Amino acid sequence: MTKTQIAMYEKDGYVKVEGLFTEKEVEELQTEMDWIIEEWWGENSIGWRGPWRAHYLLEEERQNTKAIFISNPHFYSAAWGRIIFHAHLVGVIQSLIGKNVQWHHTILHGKPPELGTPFPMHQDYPFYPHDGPNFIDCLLHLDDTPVESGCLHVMPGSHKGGPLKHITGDHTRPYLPPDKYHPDKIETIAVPAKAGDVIFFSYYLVHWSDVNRTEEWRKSVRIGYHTSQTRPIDTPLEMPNHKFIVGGLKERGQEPKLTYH
Ligand SMILES: O=C(O)CCC(=O)C(=O)O
Repeated sequence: MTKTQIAMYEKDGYVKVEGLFTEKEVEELQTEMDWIIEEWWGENSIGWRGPWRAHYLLEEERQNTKAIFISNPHFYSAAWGRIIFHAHLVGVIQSLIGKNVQWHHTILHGKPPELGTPFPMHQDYPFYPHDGPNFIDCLLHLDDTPVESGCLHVMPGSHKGGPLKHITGDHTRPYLPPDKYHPDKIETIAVPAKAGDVIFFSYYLVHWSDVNRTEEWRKSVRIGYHTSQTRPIDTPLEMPNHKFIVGGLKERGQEPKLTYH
């Protein structure tokens, strides 16, 4: 990571990094994800539900978008297990938040051709609230992702204000109120990418993405990491989150010491 890239992450809340993986690694990740989709995915999903759809989609499109979400691809493929610990990926995270790094999650967001689902303006924080700012999501692109295929759009600098109030509830995934936060009202920057590129962004960064209206798939995998000192909010002390440490060590915070049972 160059100083300029690190400064960009700090100022804007995101940075796109190219060339972290070899062509062979990207090919293996693509092939094995395609295999997982074929072998394991069985649901017809329209994407995140909620009233925000009325603000982002034409009426005839609202119930007809398509999406694939697969969590934990490492349950099905070793290549996706290795990527969690990938030295270049973890190295970037360490340059941005320090040496002690914990993996949090991996999830595929697949937008099929023609009407791949959009995502409304939101921060990722309300999906998995933690007690500090040092939580980074990486969007690893498996396909070339031009603007027309529904690439990520970001609101630079929006991470600086910390968590914002989202519309939440059983009827919806968290989203920001469209009367204030909507692409027609707020200027955002499109971040198109090539297969293998990774966009690193703060979980406080406001972002969204549009419909995939191309004939090609747009598959990206979000991998979340945070400093090992960062703790999930509202998790009982005796249930520390047992997730891989991928860089350095995890210090004990308020948690009780381990006992044999
Ligand atoms: O995959 C996308 O286009 C959007 C992803 C997103 O909003 C997220 O990862 O929180």
